[in-house]
Amino acid sequence: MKIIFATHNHNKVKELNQLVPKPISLLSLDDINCTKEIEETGSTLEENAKIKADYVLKKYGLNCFSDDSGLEVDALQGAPGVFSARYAGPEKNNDANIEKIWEELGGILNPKACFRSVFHLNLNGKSYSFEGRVDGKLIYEKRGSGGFGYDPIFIPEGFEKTFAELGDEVKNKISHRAKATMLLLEHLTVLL
Ligand code: ITT
Repeated sequence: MKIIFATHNHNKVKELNQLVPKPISLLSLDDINCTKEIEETGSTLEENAKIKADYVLKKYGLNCFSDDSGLEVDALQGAPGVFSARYAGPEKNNDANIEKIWEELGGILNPKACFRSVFHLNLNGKSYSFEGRVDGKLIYEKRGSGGFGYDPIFIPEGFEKTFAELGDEVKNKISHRAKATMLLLEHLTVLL
């Protein structure tokens, strides 16, 4: 049973393909010859995930799902949110994004933040949306070399190390993406 993961990011598809039970196999947009860069024009992670999954459903009529994730900082009213990848500009520079967050926080103590990951699934005529979330706080220095994006400045609740210091093994158990992925997998079992 095939289902489309509406992304051009082959790493994401490969990673999830290792987690889904055997009879299910995930295809990327490129695998179905869809070269279009579907624009993320929504104002929430939910909307963006829906836009991408609905594009595939409408154009190809296939079971499909999509994801969107980001960092949300309380003191910045949920920013950078949908702009997480391009917060400091379209060149999607991680270091510049982090600098911008620090600048906007203006040194407030222990700023609270969370990572959220949202999936939108179109399956057999029904649609579902679900999210994974991890709460924590930001720090004003970069610590650790693992992960990506904002990981070096994010300390999840219950820990004293950043995601970048904790490394993939711990992060993949407690992260927003891990939690959302578990929910997705539960929904996909109806395909078995
Ligand atoms: P797509 O092409 O699939 O959209 P992306 O890199 O934009 O890939 P996401 O939508 O999942 O990936 O995440 C958007 C941004 O949010 C990402 O570029 C990071 O800046 C930030 N982010 C998301 N998840 C993160 C994580 O686990 N650790 C650190 N930063 C993360």
